[in-house]
Amino acid sequence: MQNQKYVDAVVVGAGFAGLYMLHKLRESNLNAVVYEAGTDVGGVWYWNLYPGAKCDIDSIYYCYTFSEELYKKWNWTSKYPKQEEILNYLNFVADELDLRKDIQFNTQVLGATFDEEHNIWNVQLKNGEIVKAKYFISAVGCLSATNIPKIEGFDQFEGEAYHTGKWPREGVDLTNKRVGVIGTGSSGVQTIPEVAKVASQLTVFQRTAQYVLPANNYDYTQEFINESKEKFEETRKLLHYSPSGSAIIPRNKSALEDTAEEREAVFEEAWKIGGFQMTTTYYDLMVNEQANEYVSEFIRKKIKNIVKDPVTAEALTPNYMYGVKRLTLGTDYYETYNRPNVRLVNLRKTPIEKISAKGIKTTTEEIELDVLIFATGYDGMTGPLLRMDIKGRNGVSLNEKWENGGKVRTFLGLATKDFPNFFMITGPESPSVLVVMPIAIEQHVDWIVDCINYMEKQNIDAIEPSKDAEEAWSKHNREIAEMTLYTKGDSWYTGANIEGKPRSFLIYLGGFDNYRKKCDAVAASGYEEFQLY
Ligand code: N01
Repeated sequence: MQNQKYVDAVVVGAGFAGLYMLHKLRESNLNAVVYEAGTDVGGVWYWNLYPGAKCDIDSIYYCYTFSEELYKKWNWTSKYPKQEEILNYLNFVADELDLRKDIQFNTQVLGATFDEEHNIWNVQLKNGEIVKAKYFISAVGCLSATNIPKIEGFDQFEGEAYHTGKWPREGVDLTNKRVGVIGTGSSGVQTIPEVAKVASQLTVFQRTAQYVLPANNYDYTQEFINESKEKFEETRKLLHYSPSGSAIIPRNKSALEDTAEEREAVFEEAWKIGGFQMTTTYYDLMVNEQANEYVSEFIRKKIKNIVKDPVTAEALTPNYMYGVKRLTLGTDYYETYNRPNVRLVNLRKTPIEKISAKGIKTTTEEIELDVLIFATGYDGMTGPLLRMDIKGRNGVSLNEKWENGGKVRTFLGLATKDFPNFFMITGPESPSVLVVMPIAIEQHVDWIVDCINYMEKQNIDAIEPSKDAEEAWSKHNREIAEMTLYTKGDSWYTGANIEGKPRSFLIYLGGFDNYRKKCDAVAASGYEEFQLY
């Protein structure tokens, strides 16, 4: 071990999860280091600099709640915060808690190998360094492994090409350029209206139409901010102990109980309010196909009313179930297609054949482009973990154990057998992305740090879940997901967006409140479903 750095814990990533984990580890007097590939803190909010990047959760909820003082010191300016504002917030937190001194930037973690003899992780950094740590903690998030689909001829393209999740820090001047955007998920939906305002011509290459709800963003008043600060404790409780881990509480009514006119009025009101209000209208939109069809049809009609060209409107109208792909919020999204400089190419009718030197060749034409934007998303949930080479007992990698994502087994999405002392913050099979992320993160970090403190006090060298515990948890996850409509869609939710990725739904849907209770019970039992060495 001589000449090699040893720390109690290595944390990968300096986004919301990594920053809070570092703070908590320090509070426990543990010696920790965070490795971060970027040049500064922020995680996804550091990388996603594309025009229009915003959060679609209310800013007063999309933040840390572990410290009342911190919560009250920061002033959000609007309901849905811009990327820049969230990044500023995370910089503020890093400064307030003096976190940077234990973060090594520009440092990518390539992988980690568990040394069974010493119960130590050897963490490999891209710069060649190996760091030893008792605990290896992933704070890499769920949506950080960018996906650029393999399209023939990409290397021949003479224009500029960018992925929304790896946008150049110096920015990109799109003024009067011919721009193409591939992809119409949350990133595409946010960037398309902004690009349309400056590009001479914008061509959107759409494979699957989206359900886009109006964001109806607005600036907060000082009065509202003061009030939200007063309500800190109430908000914290609501977010941490509600079934959805958010402030969105659906009405206790089935869409089937109302008449057509009543439903129309309810949906109309939700559309007017905007944001995710639609998800609160009826409790069964995501569990009953008929209820789902009612809301799907309501939005389909809205699209046809907004978009003037009937062929474009038809192409923009989704024919699958509402919500099985993650819902998106847009600002003038459908309206943007009424602009003379915007054109939609329906890839279902005229697929991309190749990328040429000049642009994109579909089956019917070549569209010349100066800039090509890939809003093509992420290898979600497992991608960020499996892109590291993590080797547990007997040199078996996480990729091998999880069969490239096809057979993920975790206990509570926090840990996985044969990878002792390896913890995942918002890992697969935890509620993660279907809870407000900073809240899901706080719950995970608190649990992990409590577990580590327990181990340190009891002189335990290693902890890992038992095979039975993780098999049961994974089965429970799958069974609950199958009771919903979520598994029916093709998106990063199910892994269907990545060519060759096995299909599975890796978000725990049994309720954040129940999940928290289960985690607490496991801790209270002295980690009964884990093996401790
Ligand atoms: O990615 P996506 P995203 N040819 O996977 C298309 C979070 N987020 O970056 O649907 C042509 O949703 C693909 O088409 P299809 C949020 O959780 C949050 O937009 O697979 N098209 C789809 O249209 C979100 O859900 C915010 O047929 C191809 C698009 O690319 C998640 O990140 C903002 C293609 C990808 O959509 C991911 O969103 C941004 C191909 N070969 C992101 N391959 C907030 O507001 C893919 N596509 C908080």
